[in-house]
Amino acid sequence: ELQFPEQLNCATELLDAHIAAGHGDRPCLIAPGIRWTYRELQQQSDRIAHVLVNDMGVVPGNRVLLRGANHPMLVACWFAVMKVGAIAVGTMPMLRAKELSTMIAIGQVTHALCDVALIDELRAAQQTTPVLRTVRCYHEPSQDGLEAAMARHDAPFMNVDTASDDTCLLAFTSGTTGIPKATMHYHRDVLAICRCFPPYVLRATADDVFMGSPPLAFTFGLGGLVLFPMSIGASTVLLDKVSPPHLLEGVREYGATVLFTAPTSYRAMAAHREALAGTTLRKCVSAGEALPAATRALWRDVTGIELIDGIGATELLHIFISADEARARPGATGTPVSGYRAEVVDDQGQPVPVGVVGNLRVKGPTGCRYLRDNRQRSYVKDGWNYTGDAYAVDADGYFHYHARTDDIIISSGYNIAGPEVENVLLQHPAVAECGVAGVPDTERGQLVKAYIVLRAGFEPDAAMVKVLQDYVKQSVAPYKYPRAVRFVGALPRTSTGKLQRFRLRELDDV
Ligand code: 3SK
Repeated sequence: ELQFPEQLNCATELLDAHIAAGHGDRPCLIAPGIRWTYRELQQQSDRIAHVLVNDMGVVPGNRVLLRGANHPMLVACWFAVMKVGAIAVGTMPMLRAKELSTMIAIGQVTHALCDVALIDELRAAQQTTPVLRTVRCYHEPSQDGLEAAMARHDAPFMNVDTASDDTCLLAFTSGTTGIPKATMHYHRDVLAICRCFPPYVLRATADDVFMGSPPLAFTFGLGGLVLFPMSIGASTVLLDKVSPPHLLEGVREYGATVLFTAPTSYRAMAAHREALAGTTLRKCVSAGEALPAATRALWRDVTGIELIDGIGATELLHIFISADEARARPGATGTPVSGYRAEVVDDQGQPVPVGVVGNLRVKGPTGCRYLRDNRQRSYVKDGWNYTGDAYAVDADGYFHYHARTDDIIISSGYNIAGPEVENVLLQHPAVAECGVAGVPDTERGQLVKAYIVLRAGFEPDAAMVKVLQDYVKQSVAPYKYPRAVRFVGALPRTSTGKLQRFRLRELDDV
């Protein structure tokens, strides 16, 4: 079990400790035109901390909204919020005023630091609520900007002596219903995740160069691109454009060795075999959604690298089931990460036999604490976190993902996992992307329907429908084949790239 002292500030451990240990000159944050050492990041965050306290009136416990694309300044702001004992509220850059207003209201957000390029939606949100009092913009050249204020404070900042169980982060999750929930995380949680996945699964070193696509507002990105590299004194490259071609270019330009992104992105990058020849990458983490076996095989074929698959949750802060390259098994996410326990249980909470699909429940050093939300009662029962994923465990203790519990399609009495049918379709050369959902059907209750984006050069006609249906029937139990198929131009995804299966049916309305 992980032990933490009663008083603890995660910024002291993850940032200041490196300088105190004499490693201040090591590279820390890299971005186009920027190369900050650990010492430079400390100086920037100390200055911002002074601005927060002296110019903006932030006191410990205040909630400070952070809004910006992945960039060293966003990281400096995050550490400044930790240093002053306030609570960082991460927001995805793509959010609109309405969504920001909801988060401000739920989180009782009083202050904000925002990239000036994204200020319009935040200002519009601020009009709707008296709660958000003070906003400062960075990358804003005027005297009102954060950088001008920072220039007026150059003394080191003495971190607030927070308790290890003081909340330091509110991470929002939209869940399947679209009504956001704020999950609360403590200073010790931030350190706990750095002592689980990184040393036991990732095993990167201080010489590694991290890179990836998830926004820092998504805890997958915060952990993979900031907390994990900094916990071992490594460096990280922050790109604001993270489409697969940008990632490929970034890997080449900066010599990235560790990559964090989602399966769709690996699949798209693998199409550029020539750009990956002789790649500097050595560790590639896939999470955010289930990894199709076909994508694992494709990435291995193109790069020679075995993907490190993982499942995490905003509620648990980061990855809790995974397997390193040597232990990876196609079709399985892995085994519980050291520090966590996981079980598959039936609806009564009883463990199910090997191979039987049930509800995943997890416990460990991090766990779900929703801020003022009754949904806490269904997420945490008897100390177990019920993640909403349907899994089965095999005889060797490997966990196999089946679906979100709400993605199970029941058709003529058969339970069919949409992601399983997607995995099959993705192995067909004509299929670029696909999502499978249940649609109402008078005869069968629900019908399996596939929404498919075809690769260039393939015709979206009746012959193709038949080819794909036959392909599924030949690969898995025929009752799982999609009786309905629709060819579409794009699939609905979250800002973090997750397929929104519950929105697939909206494609039928257009
Ligand atoms: O698997 C996920 O979706 C996830 C969520 C939060 C943090 C980390 C991960 C991998």
